[in-house]
Amino acid sequence: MSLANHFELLGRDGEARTGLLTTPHGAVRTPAFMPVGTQGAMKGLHWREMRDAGTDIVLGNTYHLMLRPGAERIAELGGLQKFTTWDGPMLTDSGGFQVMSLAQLRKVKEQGVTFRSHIDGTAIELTPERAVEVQRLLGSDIAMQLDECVRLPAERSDIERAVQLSLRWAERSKRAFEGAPAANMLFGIVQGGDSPELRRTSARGLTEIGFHGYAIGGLAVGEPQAVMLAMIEETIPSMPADRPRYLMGVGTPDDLLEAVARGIDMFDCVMPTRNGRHGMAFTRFGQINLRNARHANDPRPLDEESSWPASRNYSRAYLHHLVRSGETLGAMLLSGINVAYYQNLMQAMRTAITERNFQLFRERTRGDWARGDI
Ligand code: PRF
Repeated sequence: MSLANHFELLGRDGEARTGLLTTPHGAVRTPAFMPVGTQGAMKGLHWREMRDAGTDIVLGNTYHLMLRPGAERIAELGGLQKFTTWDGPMLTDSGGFQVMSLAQLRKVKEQGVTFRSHIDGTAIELTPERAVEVQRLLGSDIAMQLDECVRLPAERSDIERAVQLSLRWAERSKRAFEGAPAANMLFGIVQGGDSPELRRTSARGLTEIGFHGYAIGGLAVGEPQAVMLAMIEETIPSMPADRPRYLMGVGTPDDLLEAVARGIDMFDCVMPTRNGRHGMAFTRFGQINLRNARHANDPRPLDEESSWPASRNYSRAYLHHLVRSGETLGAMLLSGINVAYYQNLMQAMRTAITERNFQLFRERTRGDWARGDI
């Protein structure tokens, strides 16, 4: 059965697209980047800064929040938006991927995945139905189906088994989502590893079931960037053109630029905040490691032309000092600088697509990154 479409395409340039996705908590301009607030918090930033940086939508995690503080508790407290004060759109990942990377003693069965909590060892079962229920309790605007993501490299038989299981879980997720408010959305997740054929099987199977949007999962899990981009190219023709396409857990600024060029509309990644905590800054001239001794005497800001005050107002010498001293402020400033850099990049891509000069923008941006820090 086909579902209401909350996505409006506003412009195209080659394969790149710009549009608007309407959620119960507001509109999302695409291509969109979702910073990751795994535990109901953006590491290093407060919520107003997220908005100021140009963030339309954030990502929360079923896995972490169901373990602590618990989905039922968050529901009693009025949902994630009320709980956190972030009143904008929120997408929640379904938990399957986090179980694979974090939980102990995990077992994937037809019924779902069983595991022990990485916090206190409690035995937990996450089924497609429970994943949808938890996301509903959190008050998520966009819920993701439970899927199985296989790390690469992998045997074809393992990838194929994960594709078929994820398709059966997609059907069950869709059924469990029936009765949800019509403005809420459920996305299916394409798997298929590095096999073009399995990617197509997965995308076509999901399209037949019918979702509000479609994610590409199982990439950026160990393969080279060229393989990831080739898989995007192989998958997109089998995805509905009028629905949002979301590349999960990606990536570097260069990954975003190249994936948008191939028709991706949404991304999430911990990179801007995680790298910020490790002393790295994303700038127009590439990534800068502020730990490096060459910054110790440098009075210049990271980027005097940036719209983000911390990029203009603090010297590289001061940021270097904060990072070297392990000061919390260093992590906070760099996380903010990086999220703002990502959001400015997304805005610049949206403008370039609208003005139909995306190709020129892409070449210039890559040229600036290649030239490096001055
Ligand atoms: N599935 C889910 N979440 C994810 C992924 C996936 O394959 C990835 C892979 N890059 C990141 N997050 N559910």
